[in-house]
Amino acid sequence: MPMGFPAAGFESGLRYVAEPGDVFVCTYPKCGTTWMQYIVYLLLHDGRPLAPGAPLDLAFPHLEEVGREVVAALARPRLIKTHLTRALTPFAAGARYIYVARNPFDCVVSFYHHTRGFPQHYDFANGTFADFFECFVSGEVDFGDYFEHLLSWSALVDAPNVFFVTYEDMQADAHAVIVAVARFLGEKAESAARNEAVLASILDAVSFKRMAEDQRRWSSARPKDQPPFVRKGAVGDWQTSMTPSQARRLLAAFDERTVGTFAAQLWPEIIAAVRRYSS
Ligand code: PPS
Repeated sequence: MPMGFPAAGFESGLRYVAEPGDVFVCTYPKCGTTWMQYIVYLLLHDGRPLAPGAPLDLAFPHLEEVGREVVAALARPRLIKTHLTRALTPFAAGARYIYVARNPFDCVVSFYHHTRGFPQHYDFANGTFADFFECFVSGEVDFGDYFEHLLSWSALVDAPNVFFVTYEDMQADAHAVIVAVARFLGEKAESAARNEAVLASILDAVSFKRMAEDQRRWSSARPKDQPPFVRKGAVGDWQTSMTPSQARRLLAAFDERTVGTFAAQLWPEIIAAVRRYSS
C-alpha cells in the first residue's frame, strides 16, 4: 500500500460487503483506472461532467484507501475503485466489476513516473527507472505483483458480472468501449449512450486532451519537476525507457506467468514488438 494510505482504510475496505448494483472499477495501478472511472461516472450521470476541479474520488472513492464506511455511505449505485486482486475484492453476484488490463511494458513505465511524483506516498523522488524496474519485476511495488493481479481477474473473463477490457482497446476505439460498458452497466447508462449528443460529449470529456486539462480532478498535486498524473497516454511508451535486456526479462516473466491462460493472448502486437526489440 502507498505510505500515505492509512492501514485502517485497508483493513476496513477489505471488510466491505458488496451489494447488488455496486459498480467496481478494478485495476492494477496505472492501467487506465481513472479513464474508466470517468467513463462510468459520466454514463451514469447523463454525461454531465464533474465541476471543474471537483475531485472524482469523492464520487468514486478508492475502497482500500477510504475504508468501508465511506463507501457504504455513497449514493446508489455505489461507484468503487479498487486495486485489489480478485481474492481480496468484496464480491457479490449482483455487483458489476469492470477490469481494465494494460500491457506490463507500458504499465511499468507509467508506474515509475507515478512513484517518483508522489513524495507523500513513496521515498522515491530521485529513484531511477532501473531501480523501479527491479521492484516491479519482483512484485515489490504497491499492490504487489502485476501478474498475480492480472491472472486473478483474467480468470473471470467469462463471468456475467465481469467486463474485461484493455487500456489498448480503449485507445484503439474509445467509442466502441464506451458503448460496450454502457450495455454492461444497464438501462440508465445505455440510454445515455443511445443519445448521440450525450455520447459525443462523453467521448470529448474522456479524451486524453480534456482529461489532461484538469489534473486536479484526478490526483493530488505533484512536484513541478514531475510529469502530471494524466501524463502521456500512449501505447508503446516502453521503448523510450526500457533497455533490450529489461524488455527481455519482463517478456520472460510474461511468457512464464501467462502461459496457457487467456492473458497470454491479450497483446499479440506489443509482445511481438518487444520480442523484436529484445532479441
Ligand atoms: S492510478 O494511479 O493507478 O489510478 O492510475 P491510472 O488511472 O490507472 O492510470 C494512469 C494512466 O492512464 C493514462 N490516462 C489516459 N490515457 C488515455 N486517455 C485518457 N483519457 C487517460 N486518462 C489517464 C495516464 O496518462 C496514465 O498513463 P501514462 O502512460 O503514465 O500517461
